[in-house]
Amino acid sequence: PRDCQELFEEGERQSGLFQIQPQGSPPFLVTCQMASDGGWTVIQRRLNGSVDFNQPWEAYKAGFGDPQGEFWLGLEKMHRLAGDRDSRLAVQLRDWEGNTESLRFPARLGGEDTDYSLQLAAPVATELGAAASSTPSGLSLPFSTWDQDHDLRGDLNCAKSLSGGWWFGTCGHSNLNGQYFHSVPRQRRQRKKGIFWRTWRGRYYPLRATTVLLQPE
Ligand code: MYR
Repeated sequence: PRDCQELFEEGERQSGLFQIQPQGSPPFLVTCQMASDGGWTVIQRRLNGSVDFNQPWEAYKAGFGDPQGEFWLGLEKMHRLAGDRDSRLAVQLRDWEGNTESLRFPARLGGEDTDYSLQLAAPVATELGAAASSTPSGLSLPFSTWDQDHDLRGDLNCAKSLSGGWWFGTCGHSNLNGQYFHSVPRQRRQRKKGIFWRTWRGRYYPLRATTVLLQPE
């Protein structure tokens, strides 16, 4: 199968580890999450702080972590999976009081020649709270790590002053690959390095768990 959705269409209903082979790509293992509406590939998961997400570009490109626990699938695999098609992204967030939030939006993921830019249409960028960085044609936001700074800030390296690699714009929108805190740090300077999603629990709330899923259209 070329992705989790195709496995789902073949009748697979059990979530777990599967080998897939997208078009023009060598085969690789992914975690599929089978839902009532189809098969999704898990591209990121945080749940306990057991994996160090403050990694350089090459690690974010290749992927790291534990498929049974916390991991990052890797930008190159994500791009091969998404191809040059539109994809659906799903973001699942959990706070420390048991609340959850779930977001879904269409996006594209460019290749390394675009620094794995996340491409959002203008209405989607606005809805996600990126109005200021968005243009009428939408938002194309490259990926950044501490050793490869492609964010929108000239004066600051978001990945370095926060933590982890992400599609950083002006450093304040979100960072699901931030440092894992088991409790809320007292100091703001620490807290801002955490896992956050500003338009849900705010800029300084370190989230408990996250999952990011991808489904090519
Ligand atoms: C800003 O930093 O204020 C402007 C940039 C906003 C970026 C909004 C899009 C980020 C969404 C990332 C979700 C990716 C899930 C795979």
